[in-house]
Amino acid sequence: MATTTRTPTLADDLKPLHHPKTWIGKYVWSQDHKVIAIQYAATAIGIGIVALVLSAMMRLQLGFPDTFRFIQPENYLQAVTMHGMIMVVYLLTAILLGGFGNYLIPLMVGARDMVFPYVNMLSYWVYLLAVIVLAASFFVPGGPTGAGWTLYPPQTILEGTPGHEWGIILMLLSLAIFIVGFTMGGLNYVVTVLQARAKGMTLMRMPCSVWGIFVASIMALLAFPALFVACIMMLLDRLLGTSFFMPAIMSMGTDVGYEGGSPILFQHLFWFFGHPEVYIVALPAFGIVSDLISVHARKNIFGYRMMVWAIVIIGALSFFVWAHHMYVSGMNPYFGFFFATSTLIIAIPTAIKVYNWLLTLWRGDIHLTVPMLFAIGFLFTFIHGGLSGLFLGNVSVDVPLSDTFFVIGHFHMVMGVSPILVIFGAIYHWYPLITGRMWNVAVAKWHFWITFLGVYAIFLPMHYLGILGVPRRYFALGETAFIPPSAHLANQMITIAALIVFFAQLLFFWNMIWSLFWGKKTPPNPWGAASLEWQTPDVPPAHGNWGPKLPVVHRWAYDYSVPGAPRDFIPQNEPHTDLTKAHAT
Ligand code: HEM
Ligand SMILES: [Cu+2]
Repeated sequence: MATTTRTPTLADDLKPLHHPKTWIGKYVWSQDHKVIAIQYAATAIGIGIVALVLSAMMRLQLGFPDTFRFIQPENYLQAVTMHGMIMVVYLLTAILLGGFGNYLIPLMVGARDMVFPYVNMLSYWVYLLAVIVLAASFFVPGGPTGAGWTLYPPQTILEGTPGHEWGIILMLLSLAIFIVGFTMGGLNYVVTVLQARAKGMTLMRMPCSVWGIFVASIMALLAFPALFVACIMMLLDRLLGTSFFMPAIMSMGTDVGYEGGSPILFQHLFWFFGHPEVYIVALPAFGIVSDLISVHARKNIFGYRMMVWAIVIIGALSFFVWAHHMYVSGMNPYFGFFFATSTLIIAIPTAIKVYNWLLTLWRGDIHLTVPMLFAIGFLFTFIHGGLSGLFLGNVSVDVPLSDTFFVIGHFHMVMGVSPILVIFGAIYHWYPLITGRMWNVAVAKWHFWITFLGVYAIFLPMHYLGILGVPRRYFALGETAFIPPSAHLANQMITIAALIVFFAQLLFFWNMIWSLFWGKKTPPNPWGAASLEWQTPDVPPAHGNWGPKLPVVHRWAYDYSVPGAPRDFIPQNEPHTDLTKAHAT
């Protein structure tokens, strides 16, 4: 026969997908991006709960130092370290890229799955291994490392630091494994966006969520290797006695046998990863919040192109600011000047994003749904965290505030609470798609208000403590002359607020689990969203997402309240009619 045959590809045929026959193949060793997404998210939330419990323990100690004696000074340092590292890497990075990245990218760009489903599956299992290795450090002699999440040598390795026996080895090993796992996932996210988009899905028609996750994945692929080599070199210093980072020093009266390494080199490597890491977490949150605001205000996102370019520019600039974390390392003032300048320049695209979110809300048909509440909550916490960042970006202001609770207040607002609020909003938003059911609205609203008001009660007073000079990573303040009694009162109030927020999360978990079984069944597209993930033939989407035929995209993701259209949204895969002119993208 003369007909040309070609190998079916992911783009047009279901065949190349591996359809599992067994329950285990479907839900355990799954190659379906949606199942992998849930596995990632569940694991991240599981280990995140450990980090949350650690924060409650620290707060009990800080608020009532003479009452709760179940943690000792070294345990406090271990809790600080594990809490910080778990929150940043194992919870936020994993859930935003491994969880939301996996779930949303193929559905939003109109693909059947990730381009390399098998590697995608491996990525999750390697991540799980990293989590297990990390968690194991709670059970080894000496316990987990107490070096602080920044792991600065030389103290990380020296005897005086808790967990210097096994804890630090497991931490470094776990991070290296995490990075291997992430790389497998990250390559998938990038290649899928570049290669597997449905017909008509140009880059400039992708929803902001995909843009945020896409740029963050590229950044992570560039930033994590710096941490990877730093971990390996530190492991060698610890295990084989090399001196990459360890200087020639005496510890407790004895020469520890290292020579000539550079601790500052570690700081550079760490923050070359560490600062972009902030945006690896923030950019997906920026993208997702843009979509939440647009859908629930029934308006197109204001300045879509500007929003996309801001994401790209922020991502690029964030590789040139890392040393603003090192103003107190004794750097040359010109160096500090450069980094202060580049840091403040990032405020420009960031402020543009904030204005555009506000302008999207402006005169919108705002539905105060739970996802919208969380999105608005994010705007508050992010603006507040951003403002204190402007202070810390300047060398002369940062130096006295370094290592105080001002810094703790700042970064919890901007990169702790803000992405967490977006994650909650996003889970509520996509829950009906993932499960086919709706959660309990009243309970969800309680969850929002307690969490939102609670985080202000926790983190706002920390700025005040910091200005008073209260240091971070201190087990107890004791009778310090320059710290007034009001600091102790503030610490008690913060702890009470933290406990309330802690228990309020039970509302969330109860709601998610209860609704899975007893929640009201939802119609396929309950929010009336225009983006592709809500247009699948089955809800929840089946393996392969689109049934026999892939969608064809005719418009951008933001056709809301278009004059003349029969409904207040037009799905991306709906062809043009005379009534609904194409948006100029
Ligand atoms: C209600 C939630 C939370 C509470 C009550 C809380 C509380 C704390 C406390 C008490 C400290 C130690 C301060 C010190 O003595 O230096 C701390 C440190 C830290 N937290 Fe949180 N936190 C919370 C959520 C988060 C989240 C969501 C993140 C994600 C970015 C995060 C990241 C960190 C980091 C990176 C550190 C620094 C660790 C270090 O100094 O090595 N926290 N937190
Ligand atoms: Cu930074």
